[in-house]
Amino acid sequence: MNRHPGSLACQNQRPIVALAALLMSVTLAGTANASVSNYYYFPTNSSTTPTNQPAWPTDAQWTAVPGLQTATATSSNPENDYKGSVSSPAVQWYSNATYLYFRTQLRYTAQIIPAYNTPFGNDVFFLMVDKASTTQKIDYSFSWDVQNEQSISRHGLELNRPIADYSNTTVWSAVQFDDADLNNGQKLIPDFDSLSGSFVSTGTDGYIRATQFVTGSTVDNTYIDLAVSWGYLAAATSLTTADLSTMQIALANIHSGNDHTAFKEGAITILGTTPGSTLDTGFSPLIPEPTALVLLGLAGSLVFTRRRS
Ligand SMILES: [Ca+2]
Ligand SMILES: [Ca+2]
Ligand SMILES: [Ca+2]
Repeated sequence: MNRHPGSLACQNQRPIVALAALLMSVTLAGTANASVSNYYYFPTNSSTTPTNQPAWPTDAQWTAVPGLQTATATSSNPENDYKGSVSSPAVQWYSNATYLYFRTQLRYTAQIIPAYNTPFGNDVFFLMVDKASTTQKIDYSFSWDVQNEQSISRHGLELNRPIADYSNTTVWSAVQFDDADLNNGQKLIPDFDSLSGSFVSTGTDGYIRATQFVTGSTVDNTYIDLAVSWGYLAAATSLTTADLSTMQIALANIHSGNDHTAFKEGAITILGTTPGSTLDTGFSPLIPEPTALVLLGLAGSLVFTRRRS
């Protein structure tokens, strides 16, 4: 069929032209004013893209952590305050064959200045992992120990272990961490980028990136993105991709502290709970509980059966 290309447009030319003009203006406005700025805090400390960094997830690849998606925390410091909604989750994750990724959204709406201590200064951010098959409630923490002195060869992204055995009934204010390498001033085996014996800034074990989406002069979103390689996790922890279906995570940060500050001592912010609450509050599975999936499956079967009958 050789329909004239203009025949459809001729019938409703004015509305279509007007709609096209509107769409074009919206697209141009978005393109002209929106920008993304990244700042890399580990394993380098630079606005320059690190060597060997992984391919970060696309917007469509991130998945919300269900229990933390809309959770709130209340810090008077925007850079310490997590922020979440159904359409813009507080915590998201993604995994592929080589990296496990997390994205955390903060209520910080000023532009990050490409200097190490602005705005995160002397803060520390914890992403805590509960491996379901161990009785220890917090098996590991991937901790970003910012440290004003800019010594990423001693701090930055660190692997922490709890100083004691914790359970669901432990209160958050009892939590405190040690370095997995048992050396708080150096990066030794098995810390990030130190498995060869000493820290290397070109390592590929883990990355921390701050990402801001900016419209005009207004920052819409501030994200802290974390990537941890599965190869590193296999060498330094007992975590495997098989743990993803039952793994739980929790997030906290301390304004002006480090990865060894006791939660009861620091200006602690814990996503979705309070320091006086127990550890079973604050943790969320990456994937909805199996019971929910079974119920969904059952519901689907029932619908299928009813339609056939
Ligand atoms: Ca555990
Ligand atoms: Ca440290
Ligand atoms: Ca260390």
